[in-house]
Amino acid sequence: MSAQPQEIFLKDYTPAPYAIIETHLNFDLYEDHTLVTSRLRIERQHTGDLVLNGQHLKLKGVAVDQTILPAESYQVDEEFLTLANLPDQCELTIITEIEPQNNTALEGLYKSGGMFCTQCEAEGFRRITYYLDRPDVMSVFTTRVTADQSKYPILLSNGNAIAEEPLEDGRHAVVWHDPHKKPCYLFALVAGDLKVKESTFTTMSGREVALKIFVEPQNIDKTDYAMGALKRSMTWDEEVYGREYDLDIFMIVAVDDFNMGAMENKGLNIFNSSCVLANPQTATDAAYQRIEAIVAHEYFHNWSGNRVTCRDWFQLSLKEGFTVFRDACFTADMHSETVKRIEDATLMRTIQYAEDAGPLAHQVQPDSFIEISNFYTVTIYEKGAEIVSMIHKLLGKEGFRKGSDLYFDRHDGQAVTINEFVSAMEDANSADLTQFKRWYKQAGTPSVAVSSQYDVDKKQFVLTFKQSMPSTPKQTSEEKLPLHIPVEFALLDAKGNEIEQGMLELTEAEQSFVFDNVEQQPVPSLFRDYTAPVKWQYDYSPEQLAFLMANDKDGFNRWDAAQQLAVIVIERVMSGEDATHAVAETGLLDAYKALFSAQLDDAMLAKMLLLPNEAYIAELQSPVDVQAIYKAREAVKSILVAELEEDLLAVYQARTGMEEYQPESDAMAKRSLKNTALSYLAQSQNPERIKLAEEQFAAANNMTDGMAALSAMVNSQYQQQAKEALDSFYQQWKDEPLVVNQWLSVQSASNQTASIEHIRELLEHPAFDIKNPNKVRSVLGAFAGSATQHFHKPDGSGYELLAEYVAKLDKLNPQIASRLVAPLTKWQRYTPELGEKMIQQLRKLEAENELSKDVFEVVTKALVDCN
Ligand code: B3K
Ligand code: ZN
Repeated sequence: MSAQPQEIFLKDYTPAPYAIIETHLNFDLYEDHTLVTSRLRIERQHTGDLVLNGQHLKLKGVAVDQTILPAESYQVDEEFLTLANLPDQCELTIITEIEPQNNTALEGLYKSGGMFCTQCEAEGFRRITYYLDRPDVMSVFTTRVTADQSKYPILLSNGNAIAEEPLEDGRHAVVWHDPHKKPCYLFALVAGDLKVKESTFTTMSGREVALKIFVEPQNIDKTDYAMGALKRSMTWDEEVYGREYDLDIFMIVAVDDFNMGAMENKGLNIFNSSCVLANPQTATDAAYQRIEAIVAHEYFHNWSGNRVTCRDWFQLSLKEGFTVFRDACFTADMHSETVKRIEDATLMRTIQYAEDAGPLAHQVQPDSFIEISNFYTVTIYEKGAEIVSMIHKLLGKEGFRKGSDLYFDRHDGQAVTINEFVSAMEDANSADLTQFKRWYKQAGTPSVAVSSQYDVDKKQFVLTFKQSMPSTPKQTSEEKLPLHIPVEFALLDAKGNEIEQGMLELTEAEQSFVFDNVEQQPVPSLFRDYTAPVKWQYDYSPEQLAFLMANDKDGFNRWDAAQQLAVIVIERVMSGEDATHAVAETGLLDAYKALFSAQLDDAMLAKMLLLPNEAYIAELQSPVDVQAIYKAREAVKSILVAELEEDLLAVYQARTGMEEYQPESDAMAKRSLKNTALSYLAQSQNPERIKLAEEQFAAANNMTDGMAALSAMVNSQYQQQAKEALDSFYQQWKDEPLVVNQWLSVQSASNQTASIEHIRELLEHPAFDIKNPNKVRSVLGAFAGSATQHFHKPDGSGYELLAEYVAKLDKLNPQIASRLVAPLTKWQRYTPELGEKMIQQLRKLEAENELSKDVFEVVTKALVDCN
């Protein structure tokens, strides 16, 4: 960065001076450069000069109504092309030259392997041509692409192909026209030698849509599942939201080098290959589930994001929060509602609460940012989705549907704000969400302390809720006002019957609810189904938690009670109590034993058997003592393994046997329980048990079982077996990049294998490529996220390794670099010795020359509170 990066504020929003009515683009793709000719029909809307965004562009010429402008009549610098005194209506032609082959940031037009592809959200289009690169400028795009016919037989862009022609010198051209106005962040272009999997979908009004998934030839056998997922998504959006697809063709393209999961470009979604390609041999159940969810998410954006888009990037959660909520409901409908809720709550309680508790905490609708790419966060996405979910709970299913219908009808074709979404929900239901909207503007995780009183004589039970919010950057605790918090609850009698159930609505800092005619002291079940994204606390005894674990009708709270009980035990062990004693005395062991005969479905039992993860336990500690958490959790785990070995073995054996792999709910649930049991059994002191993993590894006919067995070995004390298995696995799969990524991450995430030395070896391994974000995530992301005992080594060498790679990556791909720094920013949460080591690395990064805006923002914000 030459100058200090500028902060951009929501309050400074002003509409653009011109509308771009039509956008005509011509791309001439060559190996050493690409020529982009842009012809814009523009019309004045407001006063002011036309200031177009542009970065890393070579400007070749500008013309107005076909007359070439002399260089002195415009201004061009590293970020803008400024044109003064333009007519109110005119045709503006701009020619730029770019170098996609050298674009390692993977933003704008770039090359991935042998193909050209684009990523324009949020601000990548400005790396293609000078434009009003902002989501409220919506235009009708026509795109002509020319390229060498033999290298790039497939040329794609948004909308429908309207013309094709052969050209001289072995080149050819294809013209695409998208009839829907869209902001340029939804623009896409792909050129390559691709194979296509085709199918069709008939919409509810009877239109036939061509569905096409384009992949590199060797991957054509990995497209079936995504195609099925796409059709299920299309049907679901018609049934649940009444939304139909609006073009005659819907395309997905898989690319290997991609900064995130996928992108919802109009009619031409581009996917990270890891989020679309699967067959039973190469993909795990987890990958299948991710593919289904992401295909759905991107498809749902066609309405929540594309037809109705964001006015500015401060409104990002308008499309992302709503769309995550939509894909979560879809997944819940396709599989288990409770399991999906458990997974989402876990993500919130680990990653999102941690973000809220660190220096990068931000509002779901932020007031300012330096680099918008830094705001594609769990707060904007997942907390945003939880807010939508609370609206759903407050208005009910039908009320919510009325609201979404009104929102889509009222704002179709517009770029709007979060406020307009909430207004549609209010107007369709005559509801008042004024106080509720504070959720969008107050950062941080609310705490709710719940207490109760039972009066035997009056037969009265009183629940009292006290809510508060922590201070976050630029917002003190005192200035935050009480939130409107829904609480689904029940009061259970000694037999587990519900004496009362329903929804409470908290609106005040402190509030009591009185229940009469309560014959005996009940056990409250609170925040059922994870009603609200808060940290709540009620002083349950271990007996009460074991009771809820066994009796609560709310599946989510049964699981949550198990988590809370396990946390009590782990915390007792952390403060010095003998683990065997704590496990027995709290009833945890009996409660776990009872699970095996509790008639739970397999997916649910698998979830119930998992101890709270380290990140979740860490969220509850201050300061976080990484070593102590790990040790205590391991101690509790080994007691459970020893005591439950027979039950686990029975569960395991009842579910082994050769069946043909099916990526379907029941079969996945069965595998998930079997492999959870295996992961425990591999920790047994009985050397017979590791053989189960070895046998499963050798016999597996699918990647789910193969990977689970490999992971069980890698995470066990049997490192010789693990090493042999890793070697043979690599030999078998070295030509399948997505499998190699799993091989990298299973070692990088494990406290058994992820020593700094080994991570360095992996970073030097031929399978690693620093330019490929999936590889970076597989090694460094997995290491910093999971291998807690190595990443947080007291000598700081884990932090040093991470920072070294952040600095390297920042020169290549700032978005990936910036994501990788996140673990270091949480320094305040850890014991002072570790915190100090993190700060050292942040300071080193801060001193780097030419830091990107992305890393600059994260590092400077992380260092604000430290002198
Ligand atoms: N909208 C894209 C994310 C773009 C991220 C840009 N840095 C994918 C999604 O949320 O569907
Ligand atoms: Zn999205």
